[in-house]
Amino acid sequence: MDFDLPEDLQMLQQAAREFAENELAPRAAEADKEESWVGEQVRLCAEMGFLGMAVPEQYGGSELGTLGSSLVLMELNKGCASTGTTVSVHNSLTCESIVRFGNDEQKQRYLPKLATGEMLGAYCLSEAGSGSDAGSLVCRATPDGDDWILDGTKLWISHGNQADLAVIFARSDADAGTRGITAFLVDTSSEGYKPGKKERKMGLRGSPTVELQLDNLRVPAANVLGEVNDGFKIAMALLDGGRIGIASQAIGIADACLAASVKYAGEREQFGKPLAAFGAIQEKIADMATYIEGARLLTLRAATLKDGGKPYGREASMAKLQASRGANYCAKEAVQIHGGAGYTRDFPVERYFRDARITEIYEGTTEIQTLVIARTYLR
Ligand code: COS
Repeated sequence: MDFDLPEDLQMLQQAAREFAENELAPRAAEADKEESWVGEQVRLCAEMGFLGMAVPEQYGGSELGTLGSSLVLMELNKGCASTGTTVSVHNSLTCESIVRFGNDEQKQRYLPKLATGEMLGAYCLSEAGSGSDAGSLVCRATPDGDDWILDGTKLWISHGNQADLAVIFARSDADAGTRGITAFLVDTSSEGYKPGKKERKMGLRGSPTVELQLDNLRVPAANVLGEVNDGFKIAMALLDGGRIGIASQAIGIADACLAASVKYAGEREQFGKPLAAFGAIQEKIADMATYIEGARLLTLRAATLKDGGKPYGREASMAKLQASRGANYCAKEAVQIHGGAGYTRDFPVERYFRDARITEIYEGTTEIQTLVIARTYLR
């Protein structure tokens, strides 16, 4: 078994690292403070080909595979998690929805624009009453001639007010539970697609999270993604891949926590020596690094399984579970190592601490990951 990355992936990683250091990290504090959309950062990511990572080359994508995408996402999130989340959702939940479940016409219509960033993609599953219990969603999809009419309210939609294309899951059969949900590709310029309230969030403040009203929203039958009533399985299959993206994000945030802690521990002196000379600090650094490297191995393994066409759902959940817990551990200890300074906005670790928190919540909570993992052993 060889744990070294091939040279092309090392070069990709290095390019993403330099990009994140030069273009994302310097803008991250401002976007957080002002709660301003990271649109310019996303545009720069598009120029790098990072919006087409999941798109095959024949449609103009950079086709980096899940492993390449994961490596890029780790670096982007080290610089700016708000940008990282946008790139992850766009690639793993929207582009992949069409690559994996779209027909030829849908691929030709949308993938070239998604790959270049001409279109930004969103994913609309959650509702007020259906978060973890995604299969109980109630937004309606009613057939009307050759079209469908969508009605209802979606919640927690990442950049739903900035996206050009939204994958929307709605109930097409009231009595069929998880077998009565259909996925639709919706142009957000359609009348009846109405972004509403923007959430005031603890972290990821450069990534707007909005409520979405579907108000008599007409969708042509040609925009049904996959088969009618197969939407729940599509949603779950996409989330399996999305979780590798969020694991990568968590690792990026944790990496940033470790780097900031190592720097501060080397510079800050107490009792006549740097903090790094104290065993209590060394133990924190060692635990942080070990948590990160364990999570990285799990994440790259899940990505490799997915790229190899093998089952990876459990492994993706394991990666997300470990990486998101690790990110929160690292963020807590990074603030602790910085002491009072870490509790102020003069240092980035308080932002990392707030950004890390969501990784245990979205695209399946920690509790849902444990459920998904445990049931593969217990049934
Ligand atoms: N891939 C493909 N199909 C899947 C799947 C997956 N990962 N997981 C479940 N399915 C299928 C099942 O095989 C089953 O198919 P059949 O109808 O043919 O039997 C169907 O979907 C229903 O599965 P299940 O009974 O397991 O559904 P549950 O309602 O019990 O839900 C969990 C299972 C809890 C795992 C699911 O609801 C979940 O992941 N919730 C978290 C949602 C989430 O991440 N929300 C965040 C949204 S983005 S911020």
